[in-house]
Amino acid sequence: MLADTAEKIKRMEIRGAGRIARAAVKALDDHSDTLLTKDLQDYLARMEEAADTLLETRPTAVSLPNAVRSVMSVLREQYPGVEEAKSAFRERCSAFITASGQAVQRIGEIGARHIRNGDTLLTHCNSEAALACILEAKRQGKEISVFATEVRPRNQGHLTIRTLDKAGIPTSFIVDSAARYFMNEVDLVVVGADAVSVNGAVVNKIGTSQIALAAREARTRVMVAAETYKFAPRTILGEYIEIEERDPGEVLSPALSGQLPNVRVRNPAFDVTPADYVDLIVTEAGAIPPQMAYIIIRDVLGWDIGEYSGGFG
Ligand code: RUB
Repeated sequence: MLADTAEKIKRMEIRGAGRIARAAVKALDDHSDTLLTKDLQDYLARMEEAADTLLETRPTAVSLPNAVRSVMSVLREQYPGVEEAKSAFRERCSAFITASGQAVQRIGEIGARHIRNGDTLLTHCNSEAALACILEAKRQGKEISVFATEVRPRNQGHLTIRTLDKAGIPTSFIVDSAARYFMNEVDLVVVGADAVSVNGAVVNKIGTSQIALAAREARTRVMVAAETYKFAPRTILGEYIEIEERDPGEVLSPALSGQLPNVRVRNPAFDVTPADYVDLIVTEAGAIPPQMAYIIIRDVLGWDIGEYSGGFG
């Protein structure tokens, strides 16, 4: 069961930072139920093992370790026995899943305020949080249209255009490399995030930073929609976010690659957009300029630089 979810996350049958986080928590919750041991230490050890299996699936989406650590932290408390620990864990998992869904809804409400009637938007990849803003603006009766990119090599844009089409939003589907060509027609770029670092840099699907660069040149605003659990606390320690590089076969067929011995395919799944290229990050706790990312890490996620840096007394 748990191995099945881990495999689905690796293969991207379950994908998108928020969905990955919820699926991991659900898998841990189910796994806890299947453990028959009556020995508390044994139960805790097996849960730690399960958490590690999930953490190894995809390295970039910070929502995954944040979610796993958040639910696992309840197991650090004292329990008289396995049943009590299981019951507290179940409660924590269900609270996380509910809060995660509510966060997307709240982001939609806040993000929609930044979308004006008549706006043309551009979105890249397939982000629940970014789409929540766009769908809420439409629900409020704003007349909007969207450019949606294809998203090579995995074509997540196909998922996005289905959602936009279903909502009755006029959509232009474009190849990734056409983003700059159309940028002057765009009022607002709306994308999601896999991670946000303490300096406000946004990690999202490969190509996002090129789009942000084109947007800056065209003076088009860039809005990022990200739940607070996508902010990466460990970046306050100077840690970098690992960028996943995926199988070359996603880009070039092994048959063709085999004929080109001097060609090496590079396939990073994400890139980093510096804070300077982002106007606003919409979280469920409110909209902030990217430079305020530390406030989210400190006040919402509870990490204080003084505690962890060991500096300044
Ligand atoms: C998905 C991606 C999405 C973010 C945010 O990449 O880059 O923009 O994960 O999505 P992949 P959400 O398809 O490789 O997982 O807002 O749904 O969490």
